Amino acid sequence: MDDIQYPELYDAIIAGNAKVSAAVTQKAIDAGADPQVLLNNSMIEAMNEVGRRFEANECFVPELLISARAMKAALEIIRPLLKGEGAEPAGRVVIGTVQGDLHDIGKNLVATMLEGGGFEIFDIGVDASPDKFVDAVQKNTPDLVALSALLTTTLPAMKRIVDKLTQAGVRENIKVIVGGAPVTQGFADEIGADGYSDNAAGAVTLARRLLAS
Ligand code: B1M
Repeated sequence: MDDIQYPELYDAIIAGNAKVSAAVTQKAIDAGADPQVLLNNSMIEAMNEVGRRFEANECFVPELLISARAMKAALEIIRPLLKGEGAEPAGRVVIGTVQGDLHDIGKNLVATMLEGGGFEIFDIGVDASPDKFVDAVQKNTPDLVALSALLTTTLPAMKRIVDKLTQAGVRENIKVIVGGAPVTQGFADEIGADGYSDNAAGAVTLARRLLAS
């Protein structure tokens, strides 16, 4: 809590107050705040605290939902600023949250940061089946496929997607990157992904490195 630079924003997200989280974020931006600091030192910290409370049975799914809504309201304000300007197109990316998983805040952040890094994004949403990934790859011919998962129980879906891309004959033309709280480098290696990042900014560096190689 000592590192929280915008306690009003942090508290508004934890309380699930979307109106206040949006207003406080706008006020901070107008006053010259760095959007990355708002994101890393208040917004993500607030969601981590909500997750901790959920784990400790101090709050329940409805609270998670309203906190997520308040997080999204604040994110909408900083999103255009995270995107940056004038970046050269760096590649095409199909991104989605894997089948069985409805968490999309982290996936949306990764998509926004990649877009800001000059990548063209095809976002296929949440709960995306292996077939949906294959269809999106065949339709959009990306350079990279990005998979997000937040649940331990949906990790196997990542492997099913990688396997399905191979079966469909499109795997060798693309790089696959994976991320999300339960994902590790070891897991990424095990399922045959090309790369792993534990955060959204790192996903951009990783994507650039993989496409340059
Ligand atoms: Co849920 N949930 N949730 N949840 N939820 C977690 C993930 C959990 C850790 C909470 C807890 O117990 N502490 C836990 C998972 C435990 C586990 O499996 N290990 C959990 C659970 C159990 C559940 C349900 C099963 C609860 C229930 O119904 N009993 C249920 C499952 C629903 C489903 O998906 N089928 C559920 C539901 C929900 C809500 C719908 C209510 C809501 C999601 C709303 C939404 O996304 N639209 C929700 C929320 C909000 C959370 C927590 C509190 C916050 C997630 C979040 O948005 N974090 C979460 C606890 C936590 O994470 N501390 C929790 C902020 C976000 C910026 O971080 O998504 O980690 P994150 O993304 C990061 C990195 O992971 C990384 O970059 C991002 C930015 O740095 N990253 C990538 C993500 N994807 C990447 C891809 C990349 C690279 C990096 O490359 C491709």
